[in-house]
Amino acid sequence: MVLRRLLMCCAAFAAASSMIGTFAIAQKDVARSELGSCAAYSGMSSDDNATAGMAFIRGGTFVMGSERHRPEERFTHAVRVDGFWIDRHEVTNAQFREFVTATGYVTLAERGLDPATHPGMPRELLVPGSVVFIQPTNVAGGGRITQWWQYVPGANWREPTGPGSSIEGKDNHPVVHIAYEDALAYAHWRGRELPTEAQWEFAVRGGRDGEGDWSSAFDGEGKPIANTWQGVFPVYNTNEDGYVGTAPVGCFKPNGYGLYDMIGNVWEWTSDWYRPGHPREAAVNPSGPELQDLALTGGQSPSRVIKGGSFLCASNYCARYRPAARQPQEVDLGAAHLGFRTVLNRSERP
Ligand SMILES: [Ca+2]
Ligand SMILES: [Ca+2]
Repeated sequence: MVLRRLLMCCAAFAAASSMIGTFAIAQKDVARSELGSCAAYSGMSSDDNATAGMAFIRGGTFVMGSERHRPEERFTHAVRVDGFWIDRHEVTNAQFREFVTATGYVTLAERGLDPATHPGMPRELLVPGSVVFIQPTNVAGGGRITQWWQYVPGANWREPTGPGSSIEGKDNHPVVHIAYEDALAYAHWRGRELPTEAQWEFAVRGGRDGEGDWSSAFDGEGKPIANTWQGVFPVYNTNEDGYVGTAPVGCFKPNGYGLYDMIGNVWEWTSDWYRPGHPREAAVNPSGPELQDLALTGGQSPSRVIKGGSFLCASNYCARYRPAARQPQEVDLGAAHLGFRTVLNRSERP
């Protein structure tokens, strides 16, 4: 199913390419000097209190979803969320290593899928590994432009492009190749949770309302303000933003809540099961549909919602670098462009 979905994604792209607010005010507790520049920012918190590295988001009501973009973002509806704390940046390699060192945790990409719970999965997809982006190079030769995702045995968070690769020197980059259960295990270890889609979408807006592209990857003059892909995906990256792959967390300007890289760098897990579209009804602290309400076909893995887009999102592909944009991701599949951040569901400051 994993492979099938990847191929479906690529086929859709090939067809396309052939045609080549009402919010609380910005948080005042973000000390820019504390966060520092991207070059100096270690990605690690200097203290270990319960909310280290987090920003408090006052609750509020906002319009979730969008009527102006993709069908799965409809319907817009009023949502109220209680206050919560959220990581200022994506969880880094250094932070995840701390977790692994303390607990001995082994990620799903390192373990491999259990054949008993994945009957019918091709044998080559059961060996430990993960999905790696490999830029096509023989476009003129034809045929392989759609095959930028490859399942690489031995790829995991420590060796992100496969055996022999490493994350040395990338302590402050977002950890990748993290399946949903891995992200949840980390969050629980820290006494936290993963954000609901509503929490994430409220937080990404940074205190601004509306459906516009104001929080997208580019400013009003077209300059990159997040780590995405400039140029023509998947063959030509102008690298205008300075990062072909992941960037260290905190390199780009934070949003109004002091949150970094909500848009771009890596996609981020949310805890909502994925179903195309939103209900019309207003909601308070929604947490998405129930698993049994998903229209799954035989053998299909359920998906959760991921948000924000990644360094692979370009204007001709993906382009989901908007607050309301959303995408399904199988819970048992990490990837080179997918990470996460955590929340602490405490509606008042301690
Ligand atoms: Ca980039
Ligand atoms: Ca992100």
